[in-house]
Amino acid sequence: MTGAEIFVRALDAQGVEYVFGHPGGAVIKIYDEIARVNPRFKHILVRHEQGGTHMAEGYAKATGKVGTVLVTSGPGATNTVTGIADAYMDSIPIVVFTGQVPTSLIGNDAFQETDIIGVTRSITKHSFQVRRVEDLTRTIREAYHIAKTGRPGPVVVDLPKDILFAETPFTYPDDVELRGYSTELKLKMEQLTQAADMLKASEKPLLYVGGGTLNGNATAELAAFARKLNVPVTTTLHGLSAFPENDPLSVGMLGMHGTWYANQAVQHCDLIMSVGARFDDRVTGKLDSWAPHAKVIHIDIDPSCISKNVPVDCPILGDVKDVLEAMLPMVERKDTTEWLAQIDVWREECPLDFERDGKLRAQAVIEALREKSEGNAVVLSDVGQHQMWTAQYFSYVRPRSHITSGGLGTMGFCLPAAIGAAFGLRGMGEVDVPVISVSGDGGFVMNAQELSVAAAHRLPLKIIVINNRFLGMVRQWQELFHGNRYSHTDLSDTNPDFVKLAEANHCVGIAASTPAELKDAIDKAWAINDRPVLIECQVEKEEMVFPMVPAGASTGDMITERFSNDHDV
Ligand SMILES: Cc1ncc(C[n+]2csc(CCOP(=O)(O)OP(=O)(O)O)c2C)c(N)n1
Repeated sequence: MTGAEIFVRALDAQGVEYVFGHPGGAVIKIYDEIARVNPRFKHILVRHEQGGTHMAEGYAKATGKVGTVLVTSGPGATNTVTGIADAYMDSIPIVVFTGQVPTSLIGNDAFQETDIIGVTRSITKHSFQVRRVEDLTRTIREAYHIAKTGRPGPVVVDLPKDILFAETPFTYPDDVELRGYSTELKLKMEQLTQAADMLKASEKPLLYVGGGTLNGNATAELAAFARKLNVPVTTTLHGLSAFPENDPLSVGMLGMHGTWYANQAVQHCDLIMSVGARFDDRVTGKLDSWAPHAKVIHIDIDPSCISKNVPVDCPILGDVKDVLEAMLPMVERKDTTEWLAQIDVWREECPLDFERDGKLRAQAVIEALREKSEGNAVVLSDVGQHQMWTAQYFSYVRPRSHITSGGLGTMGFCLPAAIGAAFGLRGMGEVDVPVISVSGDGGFVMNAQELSVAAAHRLPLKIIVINNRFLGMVRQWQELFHGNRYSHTDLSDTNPDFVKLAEANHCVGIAASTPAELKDAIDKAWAINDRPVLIECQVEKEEMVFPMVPAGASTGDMITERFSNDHDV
């Protein structure tokens, strides 16, 4: 059997459902086999390879499975770099298959040759170049194993063209044996006992929950643990949806644009237990004044994360689900009445809110989406102000219902990731869960070409473009920290007509510039289930995201409104 046919059959053996790909010379033989063999997986033709990588990420985030990308050599491969870096930063399991020039030409500057392994070395969990067709199936099996196990991440598999023509019999290994790569972590009882003692001794404990809890499918264990202990829970941007935000113990998101009361809780707690979070600088701000009174317990699957940013009093190396399960019988209900009441005082003192003056504001758009979907939706955001409002105002209750680009902050992520998530839900038979993509007008155009993919597959996406005619988040920083000089952030003269852009790509396009128009548009969009609908929300131009901890500042120096710093944390 040829390498190309083996490749196609191996993906079927691996249980791959969707391949987000784009053909080219180096992989033409694989595309030929896809046409010939008619595999079980479905190939989705993307319009730009970056879009393909984000689709694979959205698919992986929505389902917990590994996303798959297939591209040609040279520019096809280099176009995936941003998506690979994004997946690396956010620990998303994807496998990216890149075409390569024939082995005899590698290093010759051959047509469409790029050393993609070299280019992506620092942004992959692992990478392979297949040099013998006999190694192909074992490499594919290992790539999926590495992407998914331990701390998940992207794996690149480079496929020289001659390997795809070479022949060998097909066998698919049942198991993976990788020397030096073991993900089985045996929990250390003394660490668990120490953590349980620290929780018992604490008067003001706080659970600080990150994306590792969702990656580790530990949301039920987290809820049981928090409720048994009766302790408040704050989440990172990636931790959103790991703990239901309608639970009285939820204090919402912490960090740069977190809630005032979550950051207050951080600054006043005497114990912080990090559950699958990594003390990112957007969470901690200035490190030496972050959580100044707290002892720190840190649960993480990745030993390199522990004590990387913040010194830890009690490290727990392990899978979040295993750790929480093991600790549940070791903890008792705490009397946190006073601590929770104090957080409620902060909650009332400075709730999340915005001006409600009848104008269409981005925050109101997110609230309207929340009301319409009643929590039953998967919501994706791009990067910028709208991303923070989407985090702040939706109120996530369903696990894996919030997906965004957090670590790399990749504008253009949202639309393709939403397409991938919609395929993922389709694969799981959850076709009734709306997928809502929320982008800014700047980021949307960065991968708008993928609209036609959504239309071609009749994905009923609800595509929201928050059009403030600015690169809003940069404008906000220019207003706050650069003397109002709006250098190259005004998009009013250059934005496309978003409704026409949608229609040109076979989607429905609707514009809304008042709350009443928005309500009508949302009702219309939710009634259409056989095509994507784009709603362009023409919102107030110079809105600000508050509260805010300025970059590098102390969490204690939170700005809560324009030109003032009236609160000390
Ligand atoms: C690919 C990329 N380029 C530049 C940036 C820097 N950046 C962060 S937010 C932002 C503005 C985003 O504007 P828009 O998409 O309109 O969203 P808004 O902030 O207005 O909601 C920019 C340029 C980025 N994050 N990603």
